[in-house]
Amino acid sequence: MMMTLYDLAGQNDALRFSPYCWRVKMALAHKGLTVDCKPWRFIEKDQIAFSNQKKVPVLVDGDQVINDSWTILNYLDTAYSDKPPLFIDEVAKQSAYNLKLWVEKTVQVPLFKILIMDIFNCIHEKDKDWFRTSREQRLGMTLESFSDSSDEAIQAFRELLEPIRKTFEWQP
Ligand SMILES: N[C@@H](CCC(=O)N[C@@H](CS)C(=O)NCC(=O)O)C(=O)O
Repeated sequence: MMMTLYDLAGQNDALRFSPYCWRVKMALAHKGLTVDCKPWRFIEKDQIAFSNQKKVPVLVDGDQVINDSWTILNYLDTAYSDKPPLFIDEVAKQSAYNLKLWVEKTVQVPLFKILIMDIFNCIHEKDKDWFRTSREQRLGMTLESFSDSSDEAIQAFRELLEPIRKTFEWQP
């Protein structure tokens, strides 16, 4: 039976923009596994209530329900060990975990500052109030005050990516 992935979508069904959902989709593609990616919007908490939490990605594989992208990757490597591995050994796994943390803690925050108004403009109409209220509460300011897509912010973001650029120079 095909797996189902609850995947964050924007106003347009085809616009999927969750970095955590992409992480899972790329892992599935790497392993050659097919999945039905169901579009999900922020306020549709009832649709994923069976996972006992409120965020995507949620992967349903037969009777298995798994949430949290990193937990899903580990599930896939264990459940589908006959397919190409995501982590060839423990050292590779620790290195990937370190990269995940760097991206989440260091890369995503300035990226979110640059993109926040684009995100707001692309999300589904029914998500807009929820997004504004929850994010403004979390940020302690309006989306507009938090937003910074100036040339300086973009340049600083490019510089932040330098370590990963250098890595890719020798690590295809
Ligand atoms: N640590 C989680 C983060 C998941 C996450 O934050 N997902 C966002 C979409 S990008 C979400 O569903 N947010 C809904 C909410 O904040 O209520 C993972 O890696 O899967």
